[in-house]
Amino acid sequence: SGLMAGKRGLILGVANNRSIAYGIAKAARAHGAEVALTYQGEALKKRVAPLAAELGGHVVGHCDVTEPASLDAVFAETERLFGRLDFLVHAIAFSNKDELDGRYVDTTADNFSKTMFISCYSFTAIAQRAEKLMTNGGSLLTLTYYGAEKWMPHYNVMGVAKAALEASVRYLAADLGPKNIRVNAISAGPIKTLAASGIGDFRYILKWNELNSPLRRTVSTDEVGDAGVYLLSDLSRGVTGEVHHVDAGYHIVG
Ligand code: 0WD
Repeated sequence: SGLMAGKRGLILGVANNRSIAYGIAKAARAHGAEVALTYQGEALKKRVAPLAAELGGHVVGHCDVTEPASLDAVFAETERLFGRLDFLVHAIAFSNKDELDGRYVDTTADNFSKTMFISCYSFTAIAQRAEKLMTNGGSLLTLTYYGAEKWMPHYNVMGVAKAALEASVRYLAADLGPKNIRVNAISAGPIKTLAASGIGDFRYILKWNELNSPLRRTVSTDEVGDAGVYLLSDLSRGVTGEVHHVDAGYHIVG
């Protein structure tokens, strides 16, 4: 369909073809959007470039959210390429692996700051830059997880960062609403990606969701992508500040 025809979007956080960001990019493309991807470092460039090519999309450079200059460069390149921006996907999170295990109470100050900065503040840093390019309104989307709402084993400081990220969705939505820029999150059920492999007992969490979610299964990146099309397209033009669960219903159970 042409649900997203004429829309130009920047998608941050594709690491490989199993990334949630890639699922969203594919779905947006399938509905007619034009997409630009970033990569984090040279090693990922080799993975991201063929995926962008496959989508008939663009690569707009290296993006490490801890390097503000790389963000500025990515937005400058996006402006050069697209002129304006209609949607943006933020699918970025990081915490030291040794703290995605064991107890939250043992979190170090250093990793607390790093996790908060990369997994929460970066969305605000990106919204600041996107606002300037969304001259015709727009839609910003980030990815969160149920560990923001409830205690989950091993999610620890990432759960605290996701709670702050969900709060920032609401504050950003209020600030940017008058410009018709909408801000929403998808709370995805567990999916086996590179980032997820860092979480302790992740296979057990997948199995638990399979056994206990209303749909008795986990979700795929394609399913998150289809929900992403709703939130990024005009279908959701009346929706902002929302955290939308794409988790086979698990959030009503656990
Ligand atoms: O079960 C899951 N996989 C869920 C993931 C359930 C619910 C939410 N999410 C969230 C994650 O927390 C994240 O916000 O979805 C988002 C995307 O994660 P993903 O698709 O699961 O994981 P992955 O394919 O690894 O992409 C995340 C990427 C990084 O990959 P690695 O694994 O190399 O860290 O985030 C990027 C990076 O490409 N990233 C950064 N990008 C720019 N600057 C940075 C950084 N400093 N750090 C990580």
